[in-house]
Amino acid sequence: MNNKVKAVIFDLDGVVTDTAEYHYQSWKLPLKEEGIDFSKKDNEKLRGLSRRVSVKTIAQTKEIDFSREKENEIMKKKNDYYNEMIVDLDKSDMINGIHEILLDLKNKNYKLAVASASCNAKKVIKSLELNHFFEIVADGNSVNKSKPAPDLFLFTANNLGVPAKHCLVIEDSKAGVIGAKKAGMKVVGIGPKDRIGKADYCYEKISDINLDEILL
Ligand code: B16
Ligand code: MG
Repeated sequence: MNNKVKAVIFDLDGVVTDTAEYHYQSWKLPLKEEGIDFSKKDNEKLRGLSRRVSVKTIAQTKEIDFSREKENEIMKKKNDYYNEMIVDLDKSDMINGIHEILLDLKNKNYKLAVASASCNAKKVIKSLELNHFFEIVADGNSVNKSKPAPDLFLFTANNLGVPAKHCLVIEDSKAGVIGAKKAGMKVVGIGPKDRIGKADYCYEKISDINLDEILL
């Protein structure tokens, strides 16, 4: 079977830029206003999950019932804080090694795309000055069912015009690895094995990626 890689699909938060701390801080503030303590460990559970699924996951973890209105209120506050925190984001906020990977892949004529659960993805890519690399930035508005569903990855592949079996995904979240595998794609996982162990290739950090190995 010919599974030659023709396109590389990048997750955003945790792969291209490290916004995890901003996501954490911006959840922590509105939750504190509700009298809810929110730790880094709690935040880890939200990696790669959409904002709505995140607020529901928080309620479940804390054994609290949020009404739909309360969910919306917390989500809005969270996003307002997040946007304040990323206002000065620029190309110096790229994860170490990612720019070299993008340049290398572009020079080798691979099709490149972003598939992020974040509704802020397009803004973040613009701040990082990376638009010219990507044919499409699929984000939290692109599909109804976010990671771990395969929909966002399939949407991205469809827009690239590349069959799933020729797409390689780079992901830092368990939800993202599961979604990309369900889409029938090869996956490079970034982070600890207990998080991304289901990926086809696992690396601790972006700068460890061996392009010759993953493009085979
Ligand atoms: P927003 P990714 C995800 O981005 C983040 O990992 C996750 O922590 C966040 O909740 C989600 O985006 C939604 O973000 O609130 O900005 O819409 O890792 O899929 O690029
Ligand atoms: Mg991520």
